Amino acid sequence: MPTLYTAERCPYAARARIALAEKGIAYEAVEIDLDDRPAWIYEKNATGRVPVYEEDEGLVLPESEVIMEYLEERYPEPALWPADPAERALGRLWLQRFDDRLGDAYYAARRGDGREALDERLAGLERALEAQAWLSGREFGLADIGYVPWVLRGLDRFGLELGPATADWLERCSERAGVAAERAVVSAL
Ligand SMILES: N[C@@H](CCC(=O)N[C@@H](CS)C(=O)NCC(=O)O)C(=O)O
Repeated sequence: MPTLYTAERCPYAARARIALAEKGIAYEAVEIDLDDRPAWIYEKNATGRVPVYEEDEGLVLPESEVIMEYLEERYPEPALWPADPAERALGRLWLQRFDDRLGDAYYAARRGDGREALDERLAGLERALEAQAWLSGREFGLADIGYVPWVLRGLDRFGLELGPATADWLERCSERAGVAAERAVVSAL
């Protein structure tokens, strides 16, 4: 059985948790205390960060985006990228531009550097979700998994006000077992 080195409070680890749940892959979760990380985690990931995904056969994989893409290739069903290459490329662009489109503003707000940028990024998400059902295109997929952990944490932490299209997207995301489980994790943090 694979192992996920994870931390409940970590939204990057949440990406891996949700992708594993969507793929129906059983795994052992090893919770890492981010305030007192064991020295051995640096042997698995030189940056000392979670998530790290490990298989019995010896594969040790850090980086949430790389883990998600690996799971998608290794376990193609159910598919978490659309079949259409252009749609898939645009989904990947959401992941690649995550810092610009949400992450940097989220962490700035968390540091107390103001909410304006975060509200602007949320307006950008709203415009995108007015134009298409999912960040991944016509179906739920890795781009949605890539963003939803921050939106869930932002609701709890900052009382984010979501536009109607984003609120509807979040409700539809939450119908998925992996996202529903992550919602429960966030509300217990
Ligand atoms: N680029 C990494 C980021 C992972 C990350 O920043 N994880 C945080 C917790 S949310 C962490 O382990 N922080 C500990 C540290 O930075 O030392 C990914 O996508 O997996």
